Amino acid sequence: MKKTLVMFASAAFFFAACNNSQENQPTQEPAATETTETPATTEAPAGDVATITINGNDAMQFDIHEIKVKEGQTVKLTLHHIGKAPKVAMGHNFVLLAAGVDMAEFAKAAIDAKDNDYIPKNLGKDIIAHTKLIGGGESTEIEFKAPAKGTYDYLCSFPGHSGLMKGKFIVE
Ligand SMILES: [Cu+2]
Repeated sequence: MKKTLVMFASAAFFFAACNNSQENQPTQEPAATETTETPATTEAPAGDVATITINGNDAMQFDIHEIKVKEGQTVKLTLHHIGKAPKVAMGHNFVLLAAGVDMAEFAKAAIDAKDNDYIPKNLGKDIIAHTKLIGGGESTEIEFKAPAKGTYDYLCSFPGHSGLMKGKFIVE
């Protein structure tokens, strides 16, 4: 199933790439509307800026588990909490970890960082970028420069969430 979704997303991107004359059209729009499921992968359109939207819900889930950008792009990432639960019960953030950082270790350290929205103050070097912690109905946006080519982990660092709320951030 996941493979199908990935292929679908790639097909949508290819379709968009072939229609460069219509650059104002949103390229993340699915080329077909036959499926009601959201593609699990999002690939930023080529250019200087990669615009990414990732949704978190009340069921402790991100809607995207793979994000692809190009090296050197400016990444504009919006985290949207589409649920209703308050921040204290079901808060979400987006934390992009530096290469080689152990996500499980990071998540463990984050449990003790409640006073700083679950961002461990002493682990700044492990973080490439992160949003603030938000509750249901809220949105937050960050902007950062895509790091060097490679694959990076991202997670929600709210205690217990990273088991489900995680993904790969791929820089090509
Ligand atoms: Cu979360």
